[in-house]
Amino acid sequence: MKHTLYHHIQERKSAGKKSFAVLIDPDKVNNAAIEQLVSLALDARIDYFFVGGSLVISNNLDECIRQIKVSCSIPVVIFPGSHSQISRYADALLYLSLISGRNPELLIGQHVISAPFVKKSGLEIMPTGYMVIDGGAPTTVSYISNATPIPADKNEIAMCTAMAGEMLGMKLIYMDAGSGAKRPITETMIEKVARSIEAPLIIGGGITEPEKAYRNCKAGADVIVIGNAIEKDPSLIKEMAAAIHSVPVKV
Ligand code: 1GP
Repeated sequence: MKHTLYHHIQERKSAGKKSFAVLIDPDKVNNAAIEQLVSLALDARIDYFFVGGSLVISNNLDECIRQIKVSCSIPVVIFPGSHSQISRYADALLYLSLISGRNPELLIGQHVISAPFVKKSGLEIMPTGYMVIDGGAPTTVSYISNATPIPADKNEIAMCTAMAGEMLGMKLIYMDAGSGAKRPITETMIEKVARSIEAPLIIGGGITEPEKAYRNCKAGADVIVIGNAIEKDPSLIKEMAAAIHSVPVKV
């Protein structure tokens, strides 16, 4: 199995560098929008594109990723909402197990069904402990997953869940308040979780301000994912990238 991109994420973490992933929902972009996002992303020197969504209705995943890949060399990572979201054109797949929920389908069931296709895809597979945190209102992910999110103030539950995920072999931990969350994950929770694990920590959901992205990184996030706010105002890419990349590198 390939580990190229994972090593890149790990190396950036070891060097204390913070990374920025722009999330693209293939349902919400056409060719012109992708072209604009790629141009802004290159200019802002973002680190990754994440592509996917909790509910992808169109059949646009392959085409969306292909278009990104022909226009730039920014790595593309699939962030799948279901086992059917696989594209061989991407660089890697977040192989998500919803460890915050108790829905066996999303812990292991869908993986069993899709395993042969995932393996055959040739994608780099990144085992990821996916944790949904309550963001103040139901989000697509909380509804579709049919699982209760971790309450926003239950830092210990988040900590123990992330630790268990890491000890079970997850290479990344992704804490998500859900796309368009009213309230993003608190810095206290991020800090407690980051201190409890060695795996790179991805944080997303409801981040709309560069200042919040900065504070999340200071609290211990290694990768910040932003979708919704950029859909509304793509020019935010530049400010977000500047904020995330300005976090001082620890020596
Ligand atoms: C959602 O973490 C991502 O799964 C990003 O959330 O769309 O709210 O930025 P937003």
